Amino acid sequence: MDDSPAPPLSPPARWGEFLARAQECHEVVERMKSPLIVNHYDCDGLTSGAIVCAFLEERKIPYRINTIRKLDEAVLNEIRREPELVFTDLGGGTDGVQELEGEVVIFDHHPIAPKNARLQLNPHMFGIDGGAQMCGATTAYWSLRALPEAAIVGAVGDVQSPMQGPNRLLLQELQAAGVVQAPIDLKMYGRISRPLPQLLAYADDPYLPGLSGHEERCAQFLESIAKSFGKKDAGWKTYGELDAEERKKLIGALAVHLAESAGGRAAASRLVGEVYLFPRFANTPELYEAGEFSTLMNACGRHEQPQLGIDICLGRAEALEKGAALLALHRRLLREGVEYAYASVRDWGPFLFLDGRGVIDDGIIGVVAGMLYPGGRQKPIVAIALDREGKIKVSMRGTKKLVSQGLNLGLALREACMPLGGAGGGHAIAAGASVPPDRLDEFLKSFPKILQKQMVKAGE
Ligand SMILES: [Mn+2]
Repeated sequence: MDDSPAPPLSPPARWGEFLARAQECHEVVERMKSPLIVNHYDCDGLTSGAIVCAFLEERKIPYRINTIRKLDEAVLNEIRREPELVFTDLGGGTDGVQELEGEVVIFDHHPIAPKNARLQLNPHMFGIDGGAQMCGATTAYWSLRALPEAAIVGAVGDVQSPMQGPNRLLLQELQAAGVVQAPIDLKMYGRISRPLPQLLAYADDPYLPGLSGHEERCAQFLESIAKSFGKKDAGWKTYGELDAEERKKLIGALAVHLAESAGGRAAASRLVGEVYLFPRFANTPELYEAGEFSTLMNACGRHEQPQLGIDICLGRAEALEKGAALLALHRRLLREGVEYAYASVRDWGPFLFLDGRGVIDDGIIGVVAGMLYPGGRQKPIVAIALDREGKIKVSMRGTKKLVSQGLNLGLALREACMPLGGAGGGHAIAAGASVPPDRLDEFLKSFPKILQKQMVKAGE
């Protein structure tokens, strides 16, 4: 609704050094003859990989791409002799990268492994917070300057909105160029593509007491705003189909609903905020808004079609159509997963626990966990699922508020998994791990103690 220009932002202290490294990486990638791109399979991994693809295609440099879930020993062995490698959204945190024989360029925003001294562009090297202010895609974009929309989508996919620090510098540049619009509007996810009752039922930030998780009650709520509010001939409108007056009415009604429930006054302030729109895709609902674009990317990655995600970013014909079908499947699985999750999540004291083993696919357990905040957002969520190898995949989600109080799920998971022969890590607000099935009990016993230690330390 409002797109007034924000005051110009001053760059971080070591920004000049960051840009010099970005230029160095640019030149090395540009000189490559036929690199292998190795990228992560989530939204940020796919978009950052696509940025490298687009850069190489503009220069007619042939390449291959290998999208992976984890940079482990097996992958490192496979790529050991590759003469040219470009890593995106991974690589920085792996000691073994040091042993690779070929030329390596890394675009990453995860903490750096001590023994990894390869050429790397990473905000952490320049005193910039890679958890909140730069993702893999925006990092790669600052160097390669290709596919600007993908950069914003990567940041949104990595839960870095509203944009801060260098992400915000980039946003302002792209706004000025007319590539991105950043109006303040209803922030709720699915504004363009979800029918209104679903939009409200899946709301998790803010969580809508009495409405989240209940489509029928959401329909009643909409009817209470005005007779046939939000209806069209063939069912329900999306938020994007409402006119300005109707949007105001809906936001007002939601604000009142929140204000009337416990703790809701603060939540009401999170109803509206910055959203990111791409004028170039104004007629493509899946790509018009960054949040929905990022879901499409996650759907591709999690359903083992990373190439489809990259083709969509690169604007290849037919890719979008296939993507839309995949998205429909993804939504159905999510919907079933969330329904199951609401019915079976348990409060375990320091955290909420969801056992999705055998019911929720390990590819979407993290997304389900992120959508699940029964009774408000006071505790982190720990969700587990079985992966194909029979190991336990653990996914965790916190909230910005908990992180500001000292929660760091990435650190907590690493500490809990290390003695158990598992592997874990990630960001303060979202993290994942893999735990051998026979050590699950131990994990569930040690983890709450680590969490409590963090919160106590922060309170001192
Ligand atoms: Mn990332």
